[in-house]
Amino acid sequence: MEAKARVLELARAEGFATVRVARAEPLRKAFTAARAAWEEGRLADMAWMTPEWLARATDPETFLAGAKSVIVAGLPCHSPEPDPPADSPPGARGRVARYAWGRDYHRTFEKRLRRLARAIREEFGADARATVDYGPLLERPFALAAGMGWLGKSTMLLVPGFGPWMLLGAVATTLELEPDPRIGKTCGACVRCIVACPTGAISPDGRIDSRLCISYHTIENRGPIPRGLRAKFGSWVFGCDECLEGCPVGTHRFESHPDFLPPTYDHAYPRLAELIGLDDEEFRRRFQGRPLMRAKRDGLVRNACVALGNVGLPEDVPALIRALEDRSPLVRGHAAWALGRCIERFADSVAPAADEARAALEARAPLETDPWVREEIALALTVSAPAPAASAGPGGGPHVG
Ligand code: B12
Ligand code: SF4
Ligand code: SF4
Repeated sequence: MEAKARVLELARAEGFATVRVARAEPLRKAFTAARAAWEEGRLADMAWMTPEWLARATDPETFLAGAKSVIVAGLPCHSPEPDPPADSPPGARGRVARYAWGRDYHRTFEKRLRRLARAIREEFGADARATVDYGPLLERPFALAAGMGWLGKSTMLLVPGFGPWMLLGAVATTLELEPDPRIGKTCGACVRCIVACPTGAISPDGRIDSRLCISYHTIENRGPIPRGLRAKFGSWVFGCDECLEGCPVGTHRFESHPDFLPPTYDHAYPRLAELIGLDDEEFRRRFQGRPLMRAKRDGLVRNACVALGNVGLPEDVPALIRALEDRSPLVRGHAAWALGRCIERFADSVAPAADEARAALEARAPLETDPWVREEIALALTVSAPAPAASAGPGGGPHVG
């Protein structure tokens, strides 16, 4: 059997929904675009993504000496909505990006890609090396070069039939394989993802500014979420699918690798008050082997505070008040902001909940020792004050800090 046919057979046996081959050559245009993103600060604080890293990540030779081909493989992650439980405790729920509803996709890919690489080494005597996501290879540009799809304005690789709902991994090999042709499609005049993005993170020519991206902040950012953005986060607590859900390509096809299906409703829509009550050990127990580990405990609890500020119910206020005493200043500061939002949101409709939130902030203010948290408390009390100060806008605060 011809080498490529055999490699595709091996890859399909691993369950990949799509497998394509690109020539292993440096992707200069992708590097130039990625370096421009770095220079303009659009990669935010993802410190590992230096120009040197981006140069390596677009050059297969530095990933595998003598590489001739890059095999790109995809697993779909468009799980159907899980059914809500018949009876559920009161309180608001957050949203988790679909790719993270089930098990950690890195593990799912790693196992399969490493087996594929081993089979190539054993059957063909060629070298082969696997990578997924955090490895030093930019998967989207290689998938583009391999003709797996086209780059949407959302920057997602859109795979015909599947749209943006495809996770990617790759194997570089010294085996010479016939490359697949690129596909000539584009988004045309569509701008739905740009309109769907709540924070304006996608420019009209299809570039992302990670500094504005909910996915970046809820997953990668380890510090405070800029004040001016928080009110736009809605109920997202890990990742964001707005630009994917807005995309017409692949909308009606719900297909997912079994590992990515949510075992329960809570996996997709966790109760927010429960999340902010998690300590380190409970966090580990609940999220071990799931993508949410990436946010770490403090990050996820911070995100849950922001979501509660936006969509929390009066019955969630006591959980936020408890979070004012969290050991992490990051959590305390975002809990203060969220309570300020609750005062604003409930002032006219549920006055006792608004009063409870205000009283808690006032009580905490003199006890708080962290300067940034003190500032958050002061702002929460000012921004949520009745009449003139309330015109600062929802969650606005005076600056994006
Ligand atoms: C850093 C990163 C992020 C960052 C930055 C994202 C971004 N758009 O830049 C953040 C945290 C925001 C993020 C978010 C998400 N991510 Co992400 N992320 C990555 C990671 C680790 C690196 C990507 C990167 O370097 N971005 C920097 C930009 C500059 O590079 P790039 O997008 O890869 O490629 C660009 C250039 O090469 C350029 N380009 C290429 N060829 C050419 C040619 C020409 C002529 C020009 C002008 C430009 C050009 O255009 C590309 C698109 O902008 C990859 C995994 C990997 N190792 O590649 C996953 C990856 C891109 N992410 C993925 C996913 C699923 C997501 C989320 C959907 C998760 C979620 N639901 O919350 C969101 C989607 C947000 C979005 N619209 O992009 C998938 C995408 C799969 C797909 N079908 O596209 C990947 C591939 C992970 C994986 N292994 O499956 N992500
Ligand atoms: S992931 Fe969310 S915030 Fe980021 S670009 Fe897409 S819609 Fe905008
Ligand atoms: S929503 Fe429209 S513009 Fe955006 S990626 Fe999908 S097809 Fe392209």
